[in-house]
Amino acid sequence: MLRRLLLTTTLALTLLACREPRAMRVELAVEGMTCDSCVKAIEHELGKMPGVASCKVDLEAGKATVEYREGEVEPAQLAAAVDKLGYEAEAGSPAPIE
Ligand SMILES: [Cu+2]
Repeated sequence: MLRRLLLTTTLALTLLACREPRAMRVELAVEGMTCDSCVKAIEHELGKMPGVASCKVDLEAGKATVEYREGEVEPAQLAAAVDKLGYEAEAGSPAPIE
């Protein structure tokens, strides 16, 4: 009985550890971008952050769309990195990528 419980627990933990992190997408509203080098700077900065899979900045719309792996980076960290470059970013609600 105890042995069976242990086995079940071990199996559950193993499955949990092997689970792939969910792919997420979040949009950041970015204020202060004026030209293409702003776009490049933000894409470069976000693109090198751990957990970030891709980043696309839209100058006209004033937003950055970031795809990342859940648990490796948080939207607030992405926004903070953009703020650090001298812009003002606010993260929207993240959603899993279908
Ligand atoms: Cu610029």
